[in-house]
Formats: sequence, structure tokens, C-alpha cells
Amino acid sequence: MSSDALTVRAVDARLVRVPMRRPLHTSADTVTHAPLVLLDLHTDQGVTGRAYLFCYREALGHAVVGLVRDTVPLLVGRSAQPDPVRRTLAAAFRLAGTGGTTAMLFSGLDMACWDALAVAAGLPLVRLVGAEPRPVPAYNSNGLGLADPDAVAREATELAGEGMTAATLRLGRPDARSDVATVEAVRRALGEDFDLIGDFNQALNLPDALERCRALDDHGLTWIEEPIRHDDYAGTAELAAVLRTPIQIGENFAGPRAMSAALSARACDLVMPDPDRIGGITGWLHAAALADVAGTPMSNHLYPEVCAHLLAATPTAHWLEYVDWANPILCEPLVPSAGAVTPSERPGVGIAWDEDAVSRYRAA
Ligand code: SMN
Ligand code: MG
Repeated sequence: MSSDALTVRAVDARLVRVPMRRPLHTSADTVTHAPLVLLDLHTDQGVTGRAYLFCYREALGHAVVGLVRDTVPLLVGRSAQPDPVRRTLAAAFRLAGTGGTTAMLFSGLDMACWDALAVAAGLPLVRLVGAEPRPVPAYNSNGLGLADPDAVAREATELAGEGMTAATLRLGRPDARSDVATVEAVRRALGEDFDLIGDFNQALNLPDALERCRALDDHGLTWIEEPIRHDDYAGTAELAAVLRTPIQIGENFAGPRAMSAALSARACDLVMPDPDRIGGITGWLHAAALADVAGTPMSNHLYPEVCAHLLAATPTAHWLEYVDWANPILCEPLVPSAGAVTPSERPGVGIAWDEDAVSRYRAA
């Protein structure tokens, strides 16, 4: 534990391509290997802050590695506190803009800075941000892609056997009836006590969404996620107004301002920001305050290791989305127990790289 202010000595960025135990087959894209950028922010005080970024496509992973290498010289020798780092980056990217891949750069470095702060303080992140570790209910988000209904029901049964009591199903098949048949097949296999979510990944236009979501409205889904374009707040507000099933959006909120606009437009019943788009841990904390003021339940998108800490500190915490995609490269993977996840008690976020696995999966 040290009271010295942390200063940046170096930042390493490495891309790994980690095979997924259950590939992700959504209405938008299929992902079989998780392209993860691993960030190590080294400080002059000997503390290292770590974070990873899930980059969706390998080419974006290469882009993020390039962006990190480009910006490190701006940070070296300066404060490693999240706020000055963000200000430096914001100035450097004022002309280029700060969305998309650049938002991932900002968010990843923010997460690494917070990890360093918590490690230096000798506290798990959850305690550094003022809360106590506690279990948060978790749903499985591995697999369960756009396969035929019986195959999805078989996979859901396997996942239930691993101790999960809730899961998300990817929806948005060309034929609307197969989506309904899939929900029915999984219900038959797992019963009424298993919580089911349906995620369209923005596959529909508004008229189709009204029809398809009405057809699912009696199936007791915990929520329907991103039925239409993520930023069509008027459209999702219309869906939220007519459906009994809650409408969930948020993985595409580009910073807390986007979430604020969605809440003002009553665009959704529930929110689920992604740390790599909302602005890392700083952005999450701001978003959590907005959700609290609006009284809107807040879940996460991806990054279960970080979000186990953050949801424990979120006033309107709802569900934790659990994926195991980083497990193969982590020394101590986060494992749900009795349908819930509890944050690591180690200082920081509690992530360290299994270097043998990193060498095996290294892409850049
Ligand atoms: C999702 C889609 C693509 C990559 C990761 C996750 C999905 C989710 O929308 O909500 O889990
Ligand atoms: Mg989603």
C-alpha cells in the first residue's frame, strides 16, 4: 500500500484471440474467438493496472493496439489518475472524435487506471468505490445462438446443469415463428423458474418489432433486448409503452450522455451499459447515478470481472451478464456460484494474466 501519487511509466497492449467454449451466433455476426486487447499500465511506483477490452472483430483489436501505442507517449511521466488521463486523451482526440474504437481506448485506459489505484490502495475495486462486496444475480450469456429450437433447448439444459438459473437467448431469425418456438422449447426444457431473456441485437424495424414482441409478450421473458436500432429512442419508447415485457437497451450507449438522453426519452424500462462504451469505471459510476435518479434497474454488458465490483456499488443493480470469454487467459477466472457472482476480494479488479495462455493465443 502506498500514498505516493501514481505516474505512468509505460502501457503495454497485446491482442489475443481466445477460442470461445460456446461460439456467439447473433442476428448480426458470429464470433468464435474473442479478440481481447490486454492492457498493462505500469507506474513508476511499481504498481501495474490491468484491463482487457473485448473488441468484437480482430481488426478492431489491432486498431485498439495501434491507438494505445500511439497515445502512450502522451501519458508517460504524468499522473495515472483516471481523470487527468481522460483529459489528456480528450484533448488529443478532439479533432478526430471520441466514439467507436476511440471510446474503447478511453474506457480501457480508465479501467486500467482504476485497477492501479485500487491495487495501490490495497483494496478491491468495490471497496475503493465505497461499497461492500455482495453477490449479484447472474445470467448466462454464453452460447444460445441462432440455432434450431431443439439445439438451443439442449444447450440451455447443459448450461442449467452448470448451475445457472437465468440465460439470454439470441433472437432475430429470418422466420419470426422460429424465435417463438425457441423460447417455447427452452421453457419446456427448463420450466417456469428459469429466467429467460431475448436479445434481438437490433435486427428488426419498428413494425416488425411490434408484431414479434407482441408474439413473445406472454412468454414471461425477463426482458426483450435491443429489438430495433439501438439509438431509435422514439421507437423503443413506443415498444416499451405497449409491451408488458420490459424493454432493455444500453450496450451501445456511447457515454453517460447517451444514457441520459435515452432515459429522458423514456426509451427503455431497463439499462445495461457496457464499460467499454460508457467510459470505463468513471463512465459507469456516472451512469449508475443517472439510473438511480431515474429509478431504472441497471445491469451490465460483458466484462463480468469488473462489473461484479461495479454492480455491487450500483444503487439500482439488477442482473450481471456472465460470459466466460476471458477465462482461458485469466489466472483466477470469475466463476458464478448458486446463480450469482461475487467480486474478487483481491486488491484491484482481481485480474492477472495467465502468461502461458497469453503466448498461446497471441495475435499482435
Ligand atoms: C452481444 C453481442 C455481440 C457481442 C457480445 C455480446 C450481445 C449481448 O448483444 O448482449 O450479450
Ligand atoms: Mg445484447
